[in-house]
Amino acid sequence: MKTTSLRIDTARLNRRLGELGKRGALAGGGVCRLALTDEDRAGRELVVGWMRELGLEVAIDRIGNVIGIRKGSQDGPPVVTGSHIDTVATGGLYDGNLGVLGGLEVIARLNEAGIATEKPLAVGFFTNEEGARFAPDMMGSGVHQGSMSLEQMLSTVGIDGCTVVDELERIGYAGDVPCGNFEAQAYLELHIEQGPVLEQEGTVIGAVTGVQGISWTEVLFTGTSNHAGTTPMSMRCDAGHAAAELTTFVRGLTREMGGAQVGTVGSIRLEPDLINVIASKAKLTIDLRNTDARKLVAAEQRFYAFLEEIAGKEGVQVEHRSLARSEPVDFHEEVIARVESHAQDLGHPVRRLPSGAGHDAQMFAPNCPSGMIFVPSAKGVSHNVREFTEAEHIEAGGNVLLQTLLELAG
Ligand code: HGY
Ligand code: MN
Ligand code: MN
Repeated sequence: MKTTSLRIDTARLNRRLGELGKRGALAGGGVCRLALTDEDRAGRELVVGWMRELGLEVAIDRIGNVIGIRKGSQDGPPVVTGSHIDTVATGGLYDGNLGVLGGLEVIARLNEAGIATEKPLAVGFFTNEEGARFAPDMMGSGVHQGSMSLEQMLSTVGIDGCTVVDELERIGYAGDVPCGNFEAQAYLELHIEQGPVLEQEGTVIGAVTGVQGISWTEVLFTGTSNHAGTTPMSMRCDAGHAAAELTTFVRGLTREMGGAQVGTVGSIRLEPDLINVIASKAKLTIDLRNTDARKLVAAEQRFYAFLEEIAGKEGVQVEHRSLARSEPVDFHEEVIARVESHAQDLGHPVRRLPSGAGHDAQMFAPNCPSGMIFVPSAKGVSHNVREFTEAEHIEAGGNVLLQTLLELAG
């Protein structure tokens, strides 16, 4: 279907991004809206209010996913768009939020233009996409699309000792709509790239080809706390040193494997965490990712082997547990090609690229034609209070979203 003349109201979309960004605003700029916190509740209330103003029929499911549906001239499964509104603790205005508010902007423009689509349209925000407070990431959309168990996710304990089910109850978003088999006609998500590729190339639109595999592991080294001054080096069982060796190993592993392999140690917590005490415990997280499924398994196997090796050398105990694991996902050619052609019709430079970050879209991909639209991140920065995307890029992404959704919904 050719591109129509309808365009989004970019000023309104930017205003709403700013409004939502006030829920959990950090003093020096940026946003902290961790999943199921009071800030998340405030953001949810604001967005649900906008959904209702737009005449959407709002449903809240048992893991707190919120889906607003706009009827079509026909019944049947909706074309779904959306993303997440939870952020990491040092987040920005755009990660996730742009996809949800971009979807609402499309609805607003269709309402104003009096356009009815054949198929219903739905805009959703999914609980705990980030996984920063409660692992795994993409929890809400994973349950929504049947790849994660509702019961298991509800009982998940977060980094602060709270459970998902208690926090859902506490913020009033433990919905009663069953989840796990929501049928979507198609799924399309607008999102910032969160990397440097589009900006470096001067490309405005990314027609996303898929998402790389993700492997999160929590490791606990248990040594012996002892006096930092009196304990001979040969007698130490230093959990802190084991953690440092592992951190260095992860960086070396990515260098040796090269290609798309990335590895991050994002959190290290020592006990008792004191200047003159050899650490008895070290709890750390490892995030390994690769676009190639077999190489990701190879990286994991080398990582697990090293755990045993360093534990033996340092004389510490080691335990580990998986916090998240998803295979690489391919999006659907029919959706990717539509994003490309509308970007071209709208006069925007476009290219195909894989996503380095995980997204809710990857949970829909096994079940329906799915895809994503990327817009540039300034300096490739994200998961950082300095996250920024130019208004003209938001406009371009929003218009490609509008045109592609119109085509998918008929
Ligand atoms: O970790 C990720 O890739 C996403 O931001 N949850
Ligand atoms: Mn995101
Ligand atoms: Mn994110």
